Amino acid sequence: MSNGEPIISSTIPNTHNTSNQNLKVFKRDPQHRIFVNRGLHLDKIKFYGFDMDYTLAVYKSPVYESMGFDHLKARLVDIGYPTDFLRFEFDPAFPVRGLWFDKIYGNLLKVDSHGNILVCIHGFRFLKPHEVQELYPNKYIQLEDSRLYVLNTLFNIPETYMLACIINYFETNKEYSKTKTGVTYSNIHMSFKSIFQDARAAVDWLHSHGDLKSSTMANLEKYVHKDDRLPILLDRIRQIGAKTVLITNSGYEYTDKIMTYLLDFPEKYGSRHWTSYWDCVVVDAMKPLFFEDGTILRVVDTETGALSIGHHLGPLKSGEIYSGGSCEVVSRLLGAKGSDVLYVGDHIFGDILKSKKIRGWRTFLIIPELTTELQVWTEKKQLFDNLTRIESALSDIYKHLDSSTLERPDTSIISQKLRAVVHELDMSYGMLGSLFRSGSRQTFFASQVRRYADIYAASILNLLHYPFCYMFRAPAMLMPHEATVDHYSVNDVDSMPIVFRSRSSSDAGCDALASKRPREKSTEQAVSWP
Ligand code: U5P
Repeated sequence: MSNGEPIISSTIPNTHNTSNQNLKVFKRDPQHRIFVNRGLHLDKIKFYGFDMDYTLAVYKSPVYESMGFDHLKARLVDIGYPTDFLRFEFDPAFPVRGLWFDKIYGNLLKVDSHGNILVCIHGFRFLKPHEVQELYPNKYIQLEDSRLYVLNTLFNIPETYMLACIINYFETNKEYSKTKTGVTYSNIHMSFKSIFQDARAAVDWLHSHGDLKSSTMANLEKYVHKDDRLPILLDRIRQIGAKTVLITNSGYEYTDKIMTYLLDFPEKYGSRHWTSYWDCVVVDAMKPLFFEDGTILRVVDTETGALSIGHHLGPLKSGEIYSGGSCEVVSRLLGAKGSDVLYVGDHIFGDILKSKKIRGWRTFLIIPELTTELQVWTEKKQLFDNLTRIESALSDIYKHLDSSTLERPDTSIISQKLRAVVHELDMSYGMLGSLFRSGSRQTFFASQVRRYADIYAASILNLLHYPFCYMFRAPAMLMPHEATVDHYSVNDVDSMPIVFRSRSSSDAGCDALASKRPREKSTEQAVSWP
């Protein structure tokens, strides 16, 4: 294993970025790397908190989603939707995580970090720019609007595809008449909002009462990835004196089955109960409520699954299983304060945003799609280069024009080329493109990752490739005025603009100021999240 420092052996130009920075070449394989938004010193972490589903237990794709989709269509038929729904087949190439569903117009929206609509799809029909403009003035929508539901998690993938299938079914079936906000059959009007609510409730029902969990437990090998490095990772965390904490929304029975499967390697590591890998286990956590008021903390009777009566007041014992509680109570009983904890989860809202915003925990987001995203990023380099070339040709058209220009340059051909490359690039990921971008524009999901995940990777096992004293350092973040202006560009004093505000009177003034400012104690202090 390496000593943890990135090895800068050469530099390559960063062609598909507006930045003129050079990329370092890192020693670790990209698929093993952990990416950094904010500096994090692992040495300071005393508690490693883990979510279970899609973090420790990574469901196999597309077989797990396909099974979820089949259960979902059966449930929708059971509650009264047409039996034709049973003919729907899950298509993994269609859905991408992070889309917004507009309950009023029944559209799936791919949105950038500011709320600008990048892609709008009704059923399986991609709306044209003028149609998007008609429904959403300025092709813009705000998340505060309660009409929107963010399909944030990997559990939402079957549901995303189902919403498209249902809307496509009603839109293309002549027996149904269409309105702007729903469909009518006989005397019954079904708004897109009610269709959405039915689909959402059906998904929740599958998780809490349906056969999704029993089907999974009956065939764990088919649905859940198992890796013999997981026990090693958990043991290594405890060997360095840190504590392992499991906080899952799943119930005891399911958690027990999944964790037994994930941590049971009798031939390799002897027979060992899964709870022996954990200092604290919390099931039925009800995140994100767990990070706010939470619920009553109870002890689970592992023989019967029954919960103890009243609040458990502590202490927390390794080997016992707790149900519910709140972040505040569990942290107090463990003796953990905000920045001592690194929480590893896959849910950008329920795990990462809430634990960071409310509790100040350090956050590690698991993004299983990153493996494919990195594959396209590296394999389709030529397309990214084309994109850069076309964008630069587009700016060249305007390069020598100024306010005296009266004739509007014709950019139609080049814009058409740009759209064709963006389309080809999007298709390399799937029908709805990348999780993080459309062309050069970043998605809302990408902006949330940047904002709330201190570090992120495709798998928790990537932690095995770093020493526990590692200092994750974020790449420099450049503003557009820094990313697109070379340091040497403004050396020509005659071309300097008028300085409207000056914050130093002279060089001597700067020196005087520098002597007043205390030196930073450590680099980490300078880069850590406030
Ligand atoms: N879950 C639901 N409804 C959903 C999605 C997930 O109840 O729409 C459940 C899963 O079945 C799982 C839990 O038991 O939430 C997620 O647990 P975790 O990610 O906190 O481990």
